[in-house]
Amino acid sequence: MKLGLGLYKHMLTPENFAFAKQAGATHLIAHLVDYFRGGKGHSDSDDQPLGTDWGWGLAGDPEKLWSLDELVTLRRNVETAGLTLEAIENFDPAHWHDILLDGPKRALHLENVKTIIRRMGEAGIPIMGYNFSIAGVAGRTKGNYARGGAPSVGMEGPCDLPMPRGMVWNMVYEAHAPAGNIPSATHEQLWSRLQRFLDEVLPVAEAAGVKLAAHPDDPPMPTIRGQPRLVYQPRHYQKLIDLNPSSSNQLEFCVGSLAEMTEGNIYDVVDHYSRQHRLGYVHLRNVRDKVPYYQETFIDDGEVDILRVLAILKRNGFEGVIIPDHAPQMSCAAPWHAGMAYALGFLKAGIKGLEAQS
Ligand SMILES: [Mn+2]
Repeated sequence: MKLGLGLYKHMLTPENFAFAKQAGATHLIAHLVDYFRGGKGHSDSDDQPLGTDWGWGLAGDPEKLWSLDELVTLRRNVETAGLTLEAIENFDPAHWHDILLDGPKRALHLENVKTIIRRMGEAGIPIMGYNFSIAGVAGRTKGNYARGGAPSVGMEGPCDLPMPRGMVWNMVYEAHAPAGNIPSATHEQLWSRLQRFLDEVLPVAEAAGVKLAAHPDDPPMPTIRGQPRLVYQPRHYQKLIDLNPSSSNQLEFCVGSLAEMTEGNIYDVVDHYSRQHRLGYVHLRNVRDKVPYYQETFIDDGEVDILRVLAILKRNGFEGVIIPDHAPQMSCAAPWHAGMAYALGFLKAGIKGLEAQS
């Protein structure tokens, strides 16, 4: 098992690569979507995306896909810092919104996704993490939920405010969309959109040597903003895997989101999926309680025995990358970094302890 760190777009700097290396990480997961650009209620350099009724920020340029040059440069910069770039996390809503919405630009957006995946293969980036969701990460709150009053993320009740036109995945892709709301899709419609997407894209991903890794819904509610969710109970992940047998059909296995779900025992869930060797990479964080009322905690402090999760992953032969996902922020001059360094140190010790036993 390898230790990694996820970095948001504005954090992809030599200083943060050095920080990851210093904290014992060997791998990075990079976000290329600038979630907060032009957003209300967030600064451009926010580092704890939540989701309010106005979403995060503006999606990127629909005409400008990530270029091969950009991807290669990123990989090289990461390697210069002595790290490996394992994955890109999340498509830009500007590039694929009509795949999620089954809108008029679907065919164009499918070509966008295929182009991005081919370029990733060429650039030597092995995994694309994605979240097939109409509302995206919305409805979370921020509070002093973690030990010692540390700010972290949680949920304080359902969130079903309608979604305005021009918005998808909690970002605005069309700033001057006509007034009104996006009609609610059904769960069946959304599953069939995912099925079509996987059937069309997975052959390209396989040929490019890239794995598509699906994040479960965050937060894992049956609906958010009146829109259906796909993976809001642990068993739904099996349905996703069973849609297509391709070895590129993988999971961005978020233990935190899975632990927030109302069904299932988290250790059985980790065992069930890691046995199938379908984990692209793992988000490992701790929580207290379940949706729609839960709180993220320090990694050693929630309801999940993280060391037990690591032991199950090791026993089932998981050899991929584990990242802390989110962490509560600590009271000091560098709240995000201190929180991440704490989580990374804990995970590093857990992994070393298991290696020493074998
Ligand atoms: Mn996650």
